[in-house]
Amino acid sequence: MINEIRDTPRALACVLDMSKLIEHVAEELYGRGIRRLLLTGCGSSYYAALAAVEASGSPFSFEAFPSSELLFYKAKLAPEGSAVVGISRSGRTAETVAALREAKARGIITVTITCSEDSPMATDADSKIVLDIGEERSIIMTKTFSSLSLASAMLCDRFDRILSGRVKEGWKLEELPEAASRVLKLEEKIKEMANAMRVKEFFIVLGQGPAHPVALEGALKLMETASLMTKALHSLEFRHGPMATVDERVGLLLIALKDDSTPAMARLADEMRQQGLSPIVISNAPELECDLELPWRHDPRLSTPVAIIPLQLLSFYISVNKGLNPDSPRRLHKFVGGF
Ligand code: F1P
Repeated sequence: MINEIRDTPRALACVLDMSKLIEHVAEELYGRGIRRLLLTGCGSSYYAALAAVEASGSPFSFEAFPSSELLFYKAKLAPEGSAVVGISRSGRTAETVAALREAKARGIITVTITCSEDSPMATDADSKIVLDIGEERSIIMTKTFSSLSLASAMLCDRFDRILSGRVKEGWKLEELPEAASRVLKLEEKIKEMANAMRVKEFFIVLGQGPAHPVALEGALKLMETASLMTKALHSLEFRHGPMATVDERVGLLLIALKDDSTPAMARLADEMRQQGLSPIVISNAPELECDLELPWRHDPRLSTPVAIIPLQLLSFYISVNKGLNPDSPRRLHKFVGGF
């Protein structure tokens, strides 16, 4: 797991090299009358789908659903002109394979974004984007989450450009590998933070807007890797009930990307401290008193592939501190089969 996390900059550079293929798929979809993308996946791949919708900046042209929701409820309601984009590292996750087949049976165009060329999802789909990043050996998904998020965001962005003619300001994709390398330099500091957090029994992970998928995926990493119970929330939702649950056993993580919500996030962190709580703040906003500074200076909507790295490292080191083996997580496999 740790080697795969450290390989993220290289994997992101490989995905950036695929921009021509991704552009081609976007053009092809538009040419076939598609005007809306429904993204779907399970677990980390679903959160990659959510991250891409956030990155698109057009949440009404792109939507994300867990594959099981699409399969049983949403595919039959898909508006005309929709295509379904299945996201999966393995290309074999049962619900995602079934959701794509269900969509296809209903005459909906399907696209697969995966790392596995010969998987059922890659074989079944009308178009495929196979990420050439090398096999991720870790059961826990790390560099592939960043890569799937980036590839999906690139597809949504390309499609949105054709649809709306809008080109996003400050959209600096090429900065991502270098930013990921800068985050990886924080590994020793994160290791110390993990040591201080090893006594926590439960984590609440907060993030809003583009930080929300990061909070969800970070919370999932803590569950999978360190066998901890977690809850991810839109940050300000914390004040509407969940704050009543917090005591010294609960770790609080606040991911705050610099954007329009920054003043509200600064007030939230202050309010927590006034209440005797000690949130761990991970942020790139100078306005916030932060515990870990995220080296990301560009559009916050693009930050997921790097903003997730501190949470992956934290999960890894908490797991090791607890005497667990992150490469052999309890009950987990690389993908989940039939249901
Ligand atoms: C999806 C997934 C992972 C999760 C677990 C089981 O796999 O749910 O996100 O961590 O290992 O599989 P995939 O569809 O991306 O291959």
